Amino acid sequence: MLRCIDLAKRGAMYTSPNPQVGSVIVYRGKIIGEGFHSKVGGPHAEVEAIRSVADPDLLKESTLYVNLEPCSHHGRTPPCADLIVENKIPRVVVANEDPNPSVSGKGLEHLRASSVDVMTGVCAQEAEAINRPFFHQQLVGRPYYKAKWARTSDGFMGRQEGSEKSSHISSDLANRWVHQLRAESDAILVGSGTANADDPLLTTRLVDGPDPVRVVLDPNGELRSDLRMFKDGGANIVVSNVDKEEGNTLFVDANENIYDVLDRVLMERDLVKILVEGGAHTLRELERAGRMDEALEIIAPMTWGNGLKAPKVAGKPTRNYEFGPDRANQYLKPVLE
Ligand code: AOF
Ligand code: ZN
Repeated sequence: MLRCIDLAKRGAMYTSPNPQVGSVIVYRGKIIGEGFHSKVGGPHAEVEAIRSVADPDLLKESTLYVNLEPCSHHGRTPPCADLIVENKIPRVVVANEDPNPSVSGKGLEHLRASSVDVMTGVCAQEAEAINRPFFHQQLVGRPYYKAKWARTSDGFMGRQEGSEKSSHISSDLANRWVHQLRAESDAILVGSGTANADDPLLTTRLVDGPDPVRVVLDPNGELRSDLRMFKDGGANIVVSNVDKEEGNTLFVDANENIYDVLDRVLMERDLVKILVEGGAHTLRELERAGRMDEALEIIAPMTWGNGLKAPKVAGKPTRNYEFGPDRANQYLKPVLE
């Protein structure tokens, strides 16, 4: 199953809003087939794994491992449960059940009703960890917001306005990780204050991967029109105080509740993995609005003594990372102090 999860991760940049799924076929203790869902609309993992088996006769005595319940519905592609039954695969081992209402439990039922021996819950936690945005979107009905910020050891994430000192915090290694996180996200969200102050590109230029859509929260219509993000041809969405389209930028009126509008605009476009890159105000507001589903805090070994305070997360991290001189903490459903 861990091999399935590794295979599944290869689809990280292109499967959204679909989950990351990998599948392995084992005959008498030996892997004879492997596959993963490589892009939305493309074949599912089980299809690729079954296709990759050189001698299909062996399927009748094999076990198929897959990290998500095989589907039973006609979506963009035909049902995987049917394919498993047609190929007379006698055993299926699954990590997570599929919360998608058109599948949920029905894939497993169909297999069992066709006398397939089914086991579920194997490496369930490890599998859940790679598909949190998918589960979240299916179960809660809104995108998954992952906040990321870098801070100094003494808790600052930016310089005071007008400061001439360098505001660089994270190391090259951590920066590359952030670009990888961006490439695996559908959109990057920032507040208009950050966009105006930093004039950021928010691209994935340090890694090989797609550039996500840039989303700016600008309820008061303060965003400068001369920013670089409007000139490089990439797509932007600005949740603002008007409805209009200009070049590659869609402006959406935030109306009364900016977060409800944000959720809706993103979901309508299948943008479910959202990386929130600040600033401090946006991060705090996001948490207050109950939208901070995960936080990644990068901590660099430097002290500034003063500056703009970074958010402080209560409690213990769920995971730690190291990037050269920097550390990073992951918090699930963080509560800010
Ligand atoms: C699987 N194996 O590899 C994936 C599954 O539109 P479709 O046909 O691609 O179906 C998308 C849904 O199928 C998705 O929401 C999820 O419930 C399931 N994804 N299922 O058996 C796979 N990617
Ligand atoms: Zn399927």
